[in-house]
Amino acid sequence: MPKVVFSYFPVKALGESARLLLSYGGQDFEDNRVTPEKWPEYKPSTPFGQMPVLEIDGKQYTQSLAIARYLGRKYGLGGADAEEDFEIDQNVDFVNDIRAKAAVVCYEADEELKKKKHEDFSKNVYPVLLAKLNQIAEKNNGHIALGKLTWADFVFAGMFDYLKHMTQDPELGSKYPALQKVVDKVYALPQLQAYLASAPETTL
Ligand SMILES: N[C@@H](CCC(=O)N[C@@H](CS)C(=O)NCC(=O)O)C(=O)O
Repeated sequence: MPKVVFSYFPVKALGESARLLLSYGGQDFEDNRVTPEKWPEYKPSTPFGQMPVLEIDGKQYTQSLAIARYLGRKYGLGGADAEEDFEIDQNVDFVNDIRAKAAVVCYEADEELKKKKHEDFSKNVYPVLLAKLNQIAEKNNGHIALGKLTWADFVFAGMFDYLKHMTQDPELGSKYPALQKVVDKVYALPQLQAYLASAPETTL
């Protein structure tokens, strides 16, 4: 077995998809949770000065979606052809658009502006985008694409708590049941149970 180290902050956010995919693939890995205090020391050794970083026998892989796509293909969770790959990529990009919009609000430094943006996005942006994504998951039988389990489901499930945190909406699951179904299906996979039992509890 290759030596695999996965490095990310001690949260799910952009890192959990890879942890879940490695577990699904039966790959032993060092779950290197880098604390914010240790990060400045580690940062210069990463390819883009960011995490997550996956290391396989010393080779570094970065960018959360590229890592998820790579692991997904490796473990049989990609599309069967270019058309299927396109559908996965397209829908993952949409998931990522929603994440990015919520991040703009969540990481706004000006508290007054953040409050205004949050009110606006909660009324005019999140409901529209999440309803659309929920519709996609409904049409796909509780999956993000292709009506079956793909790496896209791991991306969404892994960032669901982060989305709840950034949108300040703990009720996303009950508001969008097909999206909750995507998450539940991933977290029920037998291959993930050992990892889930041992992973530290995190709120996002
Ligand atoms: N597009 C990148 C974004 C990575 C990213 O923004 N990572 C953040 C944590 S979520 C980070 O490393 N922040 C610390 C820094 O930039 O110094 C991905 O999806 O991996």
